[in-house]
Amino acid sequence: MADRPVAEELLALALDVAAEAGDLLVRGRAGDVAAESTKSSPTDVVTALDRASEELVARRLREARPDDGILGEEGADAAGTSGVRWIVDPIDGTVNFLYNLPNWAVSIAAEIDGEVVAGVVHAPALGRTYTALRAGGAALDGRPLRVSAVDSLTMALVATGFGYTVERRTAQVAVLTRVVPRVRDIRRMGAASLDLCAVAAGTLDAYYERGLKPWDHAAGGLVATEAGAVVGGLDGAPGGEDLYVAASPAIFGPLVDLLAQDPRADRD
Ligand code: LIP
Repeated sequence: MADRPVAEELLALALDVAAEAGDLLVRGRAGDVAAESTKSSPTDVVTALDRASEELVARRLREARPDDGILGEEGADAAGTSGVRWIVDPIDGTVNFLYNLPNWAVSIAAEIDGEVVAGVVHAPALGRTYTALRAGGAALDGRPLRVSAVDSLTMALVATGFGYTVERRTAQVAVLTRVVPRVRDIRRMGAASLDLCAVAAGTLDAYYERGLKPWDHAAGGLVATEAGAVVGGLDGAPGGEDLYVAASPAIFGPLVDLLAQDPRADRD
């Protein structure tokens, strides 16, 4: 277990840096934004502001804690020697940001010896900042968060997301056709970190997605867990790239059992 004073210091730094990156992005979003390059497919875009945000976050974290490691979506990658590693998504919800939709966030998590102990999901266009400390709870703008009390999958509002390749999306739609008839409804909002924070806030009852990277879920996963969500994959696996599920406790098992009915839920 990390020393809370260190974890609280890491949270304070993450909040400060996420706010500065958020200001940069809000200013940049006021102008023209265009895709600068693509990654896994023509729709998997990177903007100059993704890179500018990650450069700012990495620089400020290095200035404050030069011995820490960092892993960022746009290429920041340093091992560090302190035992602390930062996991950064400089814009989670890049397509939303590109289209000037407000559902995007700067996501910064701090690990100590491989355990995420502090997380910030800062969504300036929504005017919301989610935070969490390991064993210290989760909050939205300082107000404590708690998952919903839903007790039946048929009454659950469930979010999901899709990858960027035709093959992956085809498989994900097949899985989705099993889920839609068995839940209240589905939402696809385009930013994993904010989907996880919505589970924490009880504005979603569950979220699942295949293909998430560590930077997509590191901070939001801690927010969800600290708000009482159960997080994991199929067959007792931890949540990860194969499949990430976060849900209010009573429906986690039924949702995972439903997803497990399709072999494509956590593999190609
Ligand atoms: C996004 C995730 C989202 C997923 C998108 C994309 P990005 O992250 O937050 O859940 O469905 O395909 O991966 O690329 O905007 O940082």
